[in-house]
Amino acid sequence: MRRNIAIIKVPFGLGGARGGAELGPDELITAGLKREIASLGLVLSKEVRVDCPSEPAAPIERNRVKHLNEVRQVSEKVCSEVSGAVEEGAFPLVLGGDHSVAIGTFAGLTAHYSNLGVIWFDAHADLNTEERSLSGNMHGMSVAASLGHTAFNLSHIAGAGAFIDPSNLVYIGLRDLDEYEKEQIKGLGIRAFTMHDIDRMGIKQVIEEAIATAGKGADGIHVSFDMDCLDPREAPGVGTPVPGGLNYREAHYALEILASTNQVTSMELVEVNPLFDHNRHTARLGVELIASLLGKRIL
Ligand code: EXY
Ligand code: MN
Ligand code: MN
Ligand code: MN
Repeated sequence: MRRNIAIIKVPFGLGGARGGAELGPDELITAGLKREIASLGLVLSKEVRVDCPSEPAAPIERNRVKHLNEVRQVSEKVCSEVSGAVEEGAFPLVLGGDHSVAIGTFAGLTAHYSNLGVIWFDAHADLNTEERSLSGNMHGMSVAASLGHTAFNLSHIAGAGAFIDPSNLVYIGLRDLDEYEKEQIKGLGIRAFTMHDIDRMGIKQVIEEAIATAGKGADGIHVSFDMDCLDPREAPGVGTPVPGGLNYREAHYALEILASTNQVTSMELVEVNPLFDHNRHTARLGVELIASLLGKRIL
C-alpha cells in the first residue's frame, strides 16, 4: 500500500437517479476520514475538490441520456486529478458523488495501468449503454463506458488510456440487473458474484476468487465501492437502495483481505446520499470500509 493518499472529492450527483450524492464527499470527511488516514500513519499528500456542475447548464438533452455534458465535464477533471495522483506516486482515493464519477477515474487510471484489474462492489452492474438504459441515468453506464460500449466513453476523455479488459473485471454484490446487462455479463463471460453466490459460497471464498481473477496478469487492482452494495438496513443513505445486500461485516472482511494482498492501487467510494440517511450512519460505515482497505486492523 502506498503511504501517500490523494483524496479526490467529486461532489457530483447529476449522473444519479435523484439528487444528494453531491453531498457525499463532505459527509465522508465529516465522518472522520482524515482522522482515520492519520491514525494509520499514512500521509494525506493531496486533497482536491473537483468543481462540479450542480444544475444542467443547458436544457436537458432531448435524447435519452441525462446530463451527458455535465458528466463529460466532470470526467475530464476527474481523469486529470487521478492521473496526476498516480504520477505523483500517491494512492488515488476518489470520493463520490454518484457512480458516473468512475468514468473519469478509469480514464485517469488506464493512462498508467495497461492491465488494470477491477473489483466492482455494487447491487447494480452499471453496464447499460445510452440506447439500452431504461432510465438514461449515467451512473448506470459507467462500466459500459469503461469497456468502450457506450457512445461517450474513455476514448473521448483527454489523457485516458485503453478500455478495461472484461476478463479482469469482477462484480460483487449484484442483485438488481436489467435484461441487457444480464446478456452482456453472460456474453462477455464477466466474473460476477451475485448475492446468491455470496450466500452459497461465503464471502471468504468469493473475495479470494475475485482477487485471483482481477489480479491475473494485472499491473494493479482498482476497487470501485458503491455503498448500495450493502444492505439498506445497514446503509440506508444511498441513492438506489436494493434489499438483500452485503452486511457490513462481509464488506469489511472482503476489504481487509484485499488490503492484505498489497495489489490494490486505487479506490473510489460512491453513492453516499445523506438525504436518505436519518442519522448519517452510512458515511461512517464508508469511512470504516475505506480504512479497512487502507490497512486498518482490529488487533
Ligand atoms: N440499471 C439501472 C439503470 O441503469 O438506471 C439502475 C442503475 C443504478 C446505478 C447505481 C450506481 O449503481
Ligand atoms: Mn437529473
Ligand atoms: Mn454503481
Ligand atoms: Mn449501485
